[in-house]
Amino acid sequence: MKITRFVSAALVLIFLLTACAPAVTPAPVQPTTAPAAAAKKTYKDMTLCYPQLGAESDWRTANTASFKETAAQLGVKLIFSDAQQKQENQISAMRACIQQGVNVIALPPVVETGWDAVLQEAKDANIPVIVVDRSVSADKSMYASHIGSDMEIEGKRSAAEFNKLLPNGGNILELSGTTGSGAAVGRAKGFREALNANIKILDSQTGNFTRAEGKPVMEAFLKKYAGQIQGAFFHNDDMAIGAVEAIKAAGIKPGDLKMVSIDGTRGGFQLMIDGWLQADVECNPLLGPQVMDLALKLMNGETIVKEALTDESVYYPDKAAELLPTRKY
Ligand code: GYE
Repeated sequence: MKITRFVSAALVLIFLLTACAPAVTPAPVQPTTAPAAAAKKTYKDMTLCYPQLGAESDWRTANTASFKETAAQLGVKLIFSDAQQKQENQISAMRACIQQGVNVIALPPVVETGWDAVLQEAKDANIPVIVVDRSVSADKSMYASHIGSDMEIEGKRSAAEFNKLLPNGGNILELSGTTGSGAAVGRAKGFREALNANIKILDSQTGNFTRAEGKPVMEAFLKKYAGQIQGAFFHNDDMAIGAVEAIKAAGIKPGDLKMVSIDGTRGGFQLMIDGWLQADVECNPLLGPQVMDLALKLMNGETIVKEALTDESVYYPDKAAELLPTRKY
């Protein structure tokens, strides 16, 4: 009797175990793409505002092309404007972009000061601003990131070239960039910090980063300082190109004056090949891809670097002819 009960209890147990078996099969594997990832924004969702500061130089032309080409490749909608080197035009272009509700504004500021109000307006509208190329003096909390060159280092690199070119010292002239621009301020500062004490900057005038203004500034300098100068420093290649026209017209030969410029454009390379420039300090304008990458990260709520500085070097006449065909700007 006991045995029969035991057997039937055992049978019930076996039945129950078999019946329950499906309950212990492993839970189905979760799909790898979670719903949150599916909502990630892509370049095709991006409207990027680029209120370009002007078209004053070959550097700027290359910078504009970089933004337009990258946007076309990635499918980014680019709202581009040209402020003709006027801050008020850049500010109205920014306001129009805020009104339109763009995703991100990338701002290459013509000058350093005077941005607080419009940066606040962008902030209030929840539109992040990436400062591109030149810097702004506004508090860092007013913009998401700054990406561009270290202008002070470029000035220091230029000074180091003069220290080599004029080991016994001498007098030089400076053609500086747009007054109040981060590029001109930083380059002038770095240059003065690193220049040997026996090299004297006799005079400094702005040529506004253009060929058209570089030429008359140099003409006036050559009249005023005839026979007193050993060299000239240019804040960009376009001013150097304009100035060389004045230098040629004054009967000065390549190499008579030691000259160093900044940018590393094709025009600067040609000046090195022709013997006018002894060094060209690189400044890279091809910032489109990096800016759009940062803008997309911002759209997806990712944290981005506050300051991204471009890696650059110095070019010399000995390699200029070989490198010229490879130059992209
Ligand atoms: O050197 C000059 C341009 O801000 C770095 O602006 C830029 C400067 C560049 O006009 O050629």
